[in-house]
Amino acid sequence: MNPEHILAGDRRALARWLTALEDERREAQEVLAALFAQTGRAQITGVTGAPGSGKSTLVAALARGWRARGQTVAILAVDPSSPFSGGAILGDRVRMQALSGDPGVFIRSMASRGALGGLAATTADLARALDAAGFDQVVIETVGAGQSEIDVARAAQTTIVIEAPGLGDDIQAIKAGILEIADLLVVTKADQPGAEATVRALRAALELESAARSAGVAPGWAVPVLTTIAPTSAGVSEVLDTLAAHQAFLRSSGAGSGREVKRLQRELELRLRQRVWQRFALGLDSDVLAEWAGRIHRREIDLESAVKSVLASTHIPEHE
Ligand SMILES: Nc1nc2c(ncn2[C@@H]2O[C@H](COP(=O)(O)OP(=O)(O)OP(=O)(O)O)[C@@H](O)[C@H]2O)c(=O)[nH]1
Ligand SMILES: [Mg+2]
Repeated sequence: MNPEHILAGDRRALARWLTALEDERREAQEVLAALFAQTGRAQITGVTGAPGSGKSTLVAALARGWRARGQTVAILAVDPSSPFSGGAILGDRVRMQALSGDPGVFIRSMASRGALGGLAATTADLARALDAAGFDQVVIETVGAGQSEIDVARAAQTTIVIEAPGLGDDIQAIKAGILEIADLLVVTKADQPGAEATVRALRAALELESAARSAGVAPGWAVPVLTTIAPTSAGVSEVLDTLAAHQAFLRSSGAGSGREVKRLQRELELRLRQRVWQRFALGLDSDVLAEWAGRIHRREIDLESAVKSVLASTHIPEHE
């Protein structure tokens, strides 16, 4: 596992590294630590929504759009529901075939199999690895069905929640509790009956939720509701423009840094809990962790090294 090969764009080396990260192999973590200073450059977008709502089709259309704008794209399809990589991933392969001959696009499917540290932690590591490998855009596709998907989506800077037109007023995103993590809502399959009603229902739900949302989402960003017909790319360039606008908002408002430090603090805490929690009653001082998260955010240190330093400073022996 040679970081040089990964940085030089060797796709097979990258694929092997990702597999080793999924298997939580020590060498893979060491490569991530070595490349950690290279991360923080990619735009990481989460796409989440009910099964069959059109996520993969939209992601493929976004990828084509980014390629047309000269950007490279990595797609991470997380499928917690099918540990043996069932039909969905196969379907994705077919759908994304048109992209697969393009060296500027890298597609990776990921099941929850073997994710000892939890799917969210593994997803975050893989997204970071793709970021380190130099992709301009990293997209995480995940079925939106509750808390575990919310945790997965947290690896992203910008989250798109998608909703296909339904039969009536029933909004899947509300039922799944994922509306609150949306930076951007997309009604897919706008060529299907009921799309306008779905847009209206989402706008109404957003208004109702706006007070509750302010905890999780930065103030100053009004969540847009867009529509797409991804197979023909209708509406897709508006989604790309809105994603770019959200990234610009995250940068100019400082909300992006704030979110990342929070995210890193959560990850740090998770890793520390995994290592020592069951064995020791470790009182984690959240101010101290926030300081470490700040240092990681500034790329002064990587996550694993910070974990070691925190453990060393609390005089707790590390058990592997
Ligand atoms: N008419 C129409 N069909 C669409 C559109 N977008 C996607 N579809 C179809 O909807 C079906 C599901 O699309 P996917 O993109 O696989 O949905 P998904 O959310 O990725 O599905 P899972 O990953 O299995 O949860 C496919 O048959 C697509 O061709 C659209 O804009 N209009
Ligand atoms: Mg899919």
